[in-house]
Parts: sequence; structure tokens; C-alpha cells
Amino acid sequence: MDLDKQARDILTGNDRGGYTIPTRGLYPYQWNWDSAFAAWGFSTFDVNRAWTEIETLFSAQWDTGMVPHIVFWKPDPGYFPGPDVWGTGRKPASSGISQPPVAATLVRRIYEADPEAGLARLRPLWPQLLASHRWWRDHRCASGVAAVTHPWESGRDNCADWDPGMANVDGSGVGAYTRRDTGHVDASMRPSKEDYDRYLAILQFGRACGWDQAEIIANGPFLMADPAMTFILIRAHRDLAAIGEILGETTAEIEGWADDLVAALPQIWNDESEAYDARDLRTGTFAGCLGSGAFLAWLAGIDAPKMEARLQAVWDGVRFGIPSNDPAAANFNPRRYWRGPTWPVVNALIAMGFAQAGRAADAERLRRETVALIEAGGFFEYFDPIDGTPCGGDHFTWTAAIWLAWASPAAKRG
Ligand code: 9WN
Repeated sequence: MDLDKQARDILTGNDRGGYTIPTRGLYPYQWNWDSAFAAWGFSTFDVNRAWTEIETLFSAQWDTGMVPHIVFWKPDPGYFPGPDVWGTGRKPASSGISQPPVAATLVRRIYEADPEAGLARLRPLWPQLLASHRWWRDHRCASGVAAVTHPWESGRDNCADWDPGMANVDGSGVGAYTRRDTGHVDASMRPSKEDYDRYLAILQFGRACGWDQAEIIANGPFLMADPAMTFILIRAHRDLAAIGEILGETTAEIEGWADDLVAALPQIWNDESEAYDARDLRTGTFAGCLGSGAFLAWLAGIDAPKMEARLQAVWDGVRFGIPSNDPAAANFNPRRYWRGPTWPVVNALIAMGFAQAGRAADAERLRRETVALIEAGGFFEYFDPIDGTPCGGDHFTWTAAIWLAWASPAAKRG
């Protein structure tokens, strides 16, 4: 069957009425950055539905400005940890952390694809987007670059990048619980029990302090500087400023937020590995990891000539796409979630950066390799970057979305 049609069918099939779930079974709620990608995909065939996706996500925004990483619109026992475990007391029920703020970047694209239809939808979103970017600035960038308070906040949950921070988290007292993820996909592709204990310990700290951000930043069990989040946020600030210009708003403050992040980048430059690297903000320890996070630099308009040779070695070390971890690293695992596999959705972001940097050949290579994965394996959550084996969930929303908006031969790439 025609892949464009299949992709559209996945988006409409995962539509739960105003919001899209990432995939049935494994992820039955609305996820933050997944929804922004879903909207980008919808914009290729139903722009009205694209705007609705973003509006629904932002309708769950906290009064602090935070857009939560999961919105639990309808109870579903198939996912753990659900709303009762998070205990945020919000309406609609949501988790207590956020996720990569790709919304402004993708909203700008959705608007540009059809400015006439978009203007009336863009205007009401402006204060919401601005409040969410201010939240990032105030609560996650105080020490310079962008930090994450939980691996789940990074969206690249199980990356080796988080190992130094996770090593300091005591997961021994979290109590008994039943995971649901391993009932949906092979356990060898998912995080270990020790990882889940620690994820829960971090969650329980947040819950115990009523999700008080100052307390979480000062004393929470996990705080790491994240290159990927920093690059995504720089790009998002610039895109938000461009949206502000369209709407005739003042944008100098937002440009200043982006400039401040750029100025802080030396904080996450690891001289030893000659690359941007995640860093434990409690101990100062670098993760010593090289993967897709560092290669989002170009998305932020950062040229990193010193990282060039490393990029080529990591990319040439696999066959399909840019891997989430260096294939030469001892902790590389080609199938375990974020410890080596390649994500079509991350490839789309990296390619956006390549295109912006005038590296058309790299952008095209990344697109072709991603196309090969989807053509052979289908619309899976992620893939083994060496032999192309599809992994994780099937009929996956963001893979279908980036197919329509970027990878498909029919996509209008801008
Ligand atoms: C926790 C939905 C989400 C993605 C994340 C991905 C995975 C969740 C999980 O699935 O995380 O948020 O339960 O493993 O890592 O990036 O947003 O697709």
C-alpha cells in the first residue's frame, strides 16, 4: 500500500478526538513533543486538525507556564506510571515534568504552510507559547544551558547520557509496582528494572514536594545539563521570536534568551571528547557520550567544526540514520531504547539543522536512510541502526508524521 496513505491512516487511527496518542497499547495518552510532531504531520493533509492538536496540548498547560509531558485525558490501566502515581492534582490530570519544546518550531512550519488559515489560530497561541518558553528560561536554564530534572523530561529517556546522574539516584525505597511497558514490547528493548526504580524515585521526590520547582532544582535527586534540550530550545526561541514578528509583538527578550543559551554552551563542551556532552550538574561530571543529542547543534544554528570528524565516525559506524549513541562506545546497544537505536523523528530534527546550515547533501543522506528504514520496516517507534530491525511500538504517530512532513518523496521540504 502507498506509504503516504498508510501514514495518514496511522495519524487518523491514533486520533482520540482532538489529540493523538503515540501508539495504541504502549502509550495511550497525549504526549507533549509527540503531539507537536503529530500536528506537523496533520498539516500536510488537514491543517485544521493540526492546529487542534496544538491547542489541545496547550489547554493542559499549568498556570506556571509548564506544558506537561503527558496529559491523561482518559484513564487507561495499560500505562504505568499513570495519573495517580504522578499525583499532580491538576485538571486535566497530567505528569509533573515537561518535554522538549519543539512546539514553536513546528507551529511556525504549520503556519508557513498556510498563513491565511493559520493567522487566526496562531494569535491565541502566542501567550501560551511565550509562557511556556518563559517557564523553560526560569526553571530549567538558571545555571546556563538547559537542564532536565528527570530522564523522561529529555524525551531521550534511557540515553547513556543520563548514566552519571542516574548513578546518584537511590531507587531502593520506591516500593512495589507493576510495569506495563514490557507487556507491550520485548523487555530487552526497554529500560531495566534498576532504571525504572530510579525513574520512580525521582518522580516520588517531585510528588512529595508538591512539584515545587525551586525545591526540585535545589535538592532533587537528578539534574543534568542536556545538549539536545539546549539546542532544541535555542532553535525554539528563535522560531518563537519569528512568530512574534509575524504577530507584531516585541521579541527582543526572547532573542536574549536564545543568546544567553548560546553564550553558556562552553559549559557543555567536553574538551576530552571534542563534542557537546551531557553533564551532571550536581557533580560536574561529563557523560562522555556522543550521539544524536550533540548532533542537534546545527538545528540551533551552531557550527561545530571540531565535532565534524566525530559526527562522520558515528554516522559511518552504522548503516541507517544517526544513532542515539556512538556505535564504538562500550555501552552501545543497537536495540535497547535510546542506548544506540536511531529515531526517525530525531533524524528529522537533525536534518532540519543540516538544511539550515546549507548542508543539503547531509540532509538528503539522512532522509534517504530514514526512508529505507520505513520502507523496509514500517512505521515503528525506532530502529536498529545497523541492520534496520524495527523496534518498540508499531503504527507510531511521530514516525508517520515525519514521513508525511519530511521523509516522503511527496513531502514539501522547506
Ligand atoms: C515516557 C511517547 C514517549 C516519547 C519519549 C519516549 C517514550 C515514555 C515511556 O515514549 O517515553 O515519557 O514510557 O517510555 O522516550 O520520547 O515522547 O512516544
